[in-house]
Amino acid sequence: MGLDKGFGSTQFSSEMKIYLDGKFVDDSEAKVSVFDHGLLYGDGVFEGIRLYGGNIFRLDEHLERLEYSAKAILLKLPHTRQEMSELTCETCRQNGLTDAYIRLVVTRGVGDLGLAPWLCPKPSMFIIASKISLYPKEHYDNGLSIVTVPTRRINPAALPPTVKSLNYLNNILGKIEARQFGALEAIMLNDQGYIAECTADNVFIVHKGEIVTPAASQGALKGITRSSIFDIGRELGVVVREADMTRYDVWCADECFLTGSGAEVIPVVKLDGREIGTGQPGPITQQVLASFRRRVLVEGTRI
Ligand code: PXG
Repeated sequence: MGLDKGFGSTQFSSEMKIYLDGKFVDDSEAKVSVFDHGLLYGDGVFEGIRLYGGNIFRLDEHLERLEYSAKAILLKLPHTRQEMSELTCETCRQNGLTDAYIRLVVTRGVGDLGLAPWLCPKPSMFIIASKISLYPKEHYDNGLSIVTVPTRRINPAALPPTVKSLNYLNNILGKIEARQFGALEAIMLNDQGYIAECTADNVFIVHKGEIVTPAASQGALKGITRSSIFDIGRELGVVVREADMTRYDVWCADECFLTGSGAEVIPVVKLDGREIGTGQPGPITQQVLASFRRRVLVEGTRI
């Protein structure tokens, strides 16, 4: 199945320029301190963004989510939206990229060994733009088999999953369990047993001609790809709505698909060994995927 080739592995080119705190530096020079609280405590926020044919997909929405994530953890971003937008485009240009995966990270910065974020005077920001390898093509054609993992999604009262923070251990535990069960992605339930999302993707089902996804309040990230599905639904004349979902809803769904900046839109044909619908990528999923692929080439910020 090629578990190591799943999305998440990036191919590093030899001469990569990284934006780091005011300068573009070679990747070999792009280093952060061992006292950075992003490293010591996962204290920071990030975005994973895509560049398609020279257009950055929904950059403004990504930067808005970054601002909200930062606000939620009382982290003052070192740049305005406009400045971050320009720096993101410039990172792509510096690397001569037209198609890329962009990782924008803001950490709490250097402090002492205590937790106290107020003792970290200067946040650190870096931007990496690199190539991405997606899920193998066969999974877009034939659909993914995914599992439900025992690790529950973190409770929003403990740490809201709407904050895209550097604390990804909950998702990483889910990802490890997915792999142990031979799957590339996994559904995570919240502590009430409702479906929250996958480890790095949002989840949708199609039932009786409607597209349904859990609300963010059930423990999901408000995915940028997820939000584009609502626009695609309007284009296709298909209702897209949020609802509480259990595994029962997936068992009885006609179709299922996942969305994420890395995965884009990917069909799911099996959950925990059970076939979903016909066991093949469904017609609405295929229309959504086709529409998404059209949109990424025309929507977006020209770098
Ligand atoms: N849920 C979680 C927990 C995520 O981390 C999504 C949903 C989808 O959101 P977007 O905005 O991308 O549609 C994500 C996104 C990686 C990687 O390197 C992870 C994400 C995106 C890109 C790369 O594992 N997660």
